[in-house]
Amino acid sequence: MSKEHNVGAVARQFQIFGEFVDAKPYGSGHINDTYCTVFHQAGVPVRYILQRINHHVFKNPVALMENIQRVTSHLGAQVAGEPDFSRRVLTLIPAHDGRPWQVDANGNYWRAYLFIERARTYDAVESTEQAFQAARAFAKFQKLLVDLPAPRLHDTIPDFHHTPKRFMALEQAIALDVAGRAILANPEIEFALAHKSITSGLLDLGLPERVTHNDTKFNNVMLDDATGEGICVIDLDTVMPGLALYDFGDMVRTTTSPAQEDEQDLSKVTMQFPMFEALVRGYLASAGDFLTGAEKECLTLAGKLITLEIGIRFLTDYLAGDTYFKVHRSDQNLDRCRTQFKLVESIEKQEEKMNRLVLSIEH
Ligand code: ADP
Ligand code: GN1
Ligand code: MG
Repeated sequence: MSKEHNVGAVARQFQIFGEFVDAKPYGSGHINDTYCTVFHQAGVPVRYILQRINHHVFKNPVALMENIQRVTSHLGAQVAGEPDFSRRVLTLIPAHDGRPWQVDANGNYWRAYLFIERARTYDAVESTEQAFQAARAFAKFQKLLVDLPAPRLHDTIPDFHHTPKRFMALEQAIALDVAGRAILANPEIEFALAHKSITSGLLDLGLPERVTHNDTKFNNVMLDDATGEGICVIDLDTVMPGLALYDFGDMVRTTTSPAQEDEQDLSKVTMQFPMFEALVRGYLASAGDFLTGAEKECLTLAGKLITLEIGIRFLTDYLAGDTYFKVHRSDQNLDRCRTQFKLVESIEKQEEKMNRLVLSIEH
């Protein structure tokens, strides 16, 4: 149970039957606080997910929850006919006042979801089948949201994937060097500066705005324990208008290398071609019919740029003294940055071959 938050009191604010039993920190996300909470319902333990929204990162939690409510009800209506549909989309549990969120005594915003049982997330990919399943699930997610009715969703974090602005933030962090760490990150700073000219590569293409997830990390899709199917896309805080390629790019970043994001042995970090192929096949299996030719042609570029972008963000946070991403040790953000830049290098070495593969699947 958290020492900081009275999670039991928060859990009781939601329309959950039975007696509160317990709540434990859960998952390995970098931003929000997630708890698995258990209620006894007529003698049966039932799990729920309870999350505190990080309102320093998400400045308007009410707008964010409005997005999530619209998106989950739209998805819910579309999967309603499928078997086991309540495991295929996140289900928000209303609070006693009917709203899908609660504010605690300290001004923290909380929400509760049904716990998706018999499925789990993975921090590192283990097989090409997993890569295929993850990509297909994220593609289906995008596809089901193509006809989300107006109005436009709120931008929960403006310019979230604006790589040139992320680069400007890095330049500022280097200039300020508030934590005195720039000297420790010389090679990484050099690497980033050498890539400045490509940072606008996706924005320059005039690609269509869509409803996208924007955080398609491999551990943001739940894979069914029995079948391995990518059954439910989770972590919907950043669902907002974006480019389809942001989502594909983040899949390449998190699903082609066998290493953990903060792996210190960089020899383990590599863009595994068969994983990329599985991602392309899985993604196009569902997204192939709504993507434009220009979008399909840029799948490799997206992988390179989104990996570079997140590397830049980890480096910026390292230089700023670890104020954004959760860290459990002092150099963790630098380690995370190093794996990203190593992966960019690995993609650069295989870029032509990757592009040829995409074309061969496409045509
Ligand atoms: P963060 O934004 O911190 O990454 P997530 O929404 O991804 O938070 O949740 C963290 C972890 O909690 C996930 O990786 C997943 O393992 C688990 N999780 C989240 N939502 C559910 C759910 N509805 N059912 C079961 N597990 C969940
Ligand atoms: C954060 O919340 P989580 O851990 O799924 C971050 C993503 C980064 C990711 C890097 C809102 O995602 O943008 O790509 O860490 N989320 C936010 O692992 O900044
Ligand atoms: Mg997550």
